[in-house]
Amino acid sequence: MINPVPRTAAIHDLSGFGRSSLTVVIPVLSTMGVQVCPLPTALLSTHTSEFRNYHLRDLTSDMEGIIRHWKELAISFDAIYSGYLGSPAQIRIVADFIHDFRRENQLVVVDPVMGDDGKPYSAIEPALILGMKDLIRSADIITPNLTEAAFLLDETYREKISIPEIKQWASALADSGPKIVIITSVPLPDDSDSTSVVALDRKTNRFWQVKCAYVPAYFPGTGDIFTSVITGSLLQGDSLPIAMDRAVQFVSLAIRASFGHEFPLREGVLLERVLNSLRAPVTSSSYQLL
Ligand code: PXL
Repeated sequence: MINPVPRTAAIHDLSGFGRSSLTVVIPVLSTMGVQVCPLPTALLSTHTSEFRNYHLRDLTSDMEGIIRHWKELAISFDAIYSGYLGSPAQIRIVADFIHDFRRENQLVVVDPVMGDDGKPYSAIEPALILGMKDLIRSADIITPNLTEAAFLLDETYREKISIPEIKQWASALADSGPKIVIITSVPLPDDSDSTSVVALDRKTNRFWQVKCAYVPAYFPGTGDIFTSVITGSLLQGDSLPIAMDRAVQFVSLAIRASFGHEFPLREGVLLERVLNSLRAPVTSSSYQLL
């Protein structure tokens, strides 16, 4: 049976305040016409970036109960999409979930959320990085930022990276399993006012790049928004470079809609202001073959 609306399992935490993980994944994908079935990994008062003393309830044992029931119901997913995971035990559960719910014509997207700007997020331990290296082997698509790509490859994070080097990083990541590797926050060698996203499609062996203006502000949750738009766009039938274009344009718009205001960056981007633009057809694109 073909689902009249594409359906994804979304394996992320639910952080009440700060616009990251499920609180952005669900609205983005719903707006793009995708049914989201959350498999929550943890319940937090806020995300862990720039907040202290947050409340956290680990939901590992609840995940097992939810999965058991979904198996009994024989639910079929057009996509399986995971993000921030709290422990190696959760990574194993996600790997088993992918194994058990795998089917033809399905998109398995793993966003290996672990850090940014060369540093791991506060709760990310070395064992989790090790587990993530394993989990990406089961994915069709991975979307690390430059920091996470360095962690996955045991490379040293650098603020500048040449085009041959980033291509080599993408190839090395693709060699571990995923068909498509999309690396975000890739600086441009000669232009510090811009940033880019670089992707490798292993099937065609083509590298793609989408550039955009760099805004000097770090808003948590933008990586979750980026990968959600990629997932929604591919489920709508877009090509990889168009999906990259849409995700880059949408995140840029969300950042620009937020940057001029004075609220703390840790509250995330003003997603509610720009969500509707995801319904618009693609009218411009700027991708390049690398
Ligand atoms: O946006 C990534 C993310 C998701 N979930 C939690 C986080 C972060 C980043 O800090 O802390 C709990």
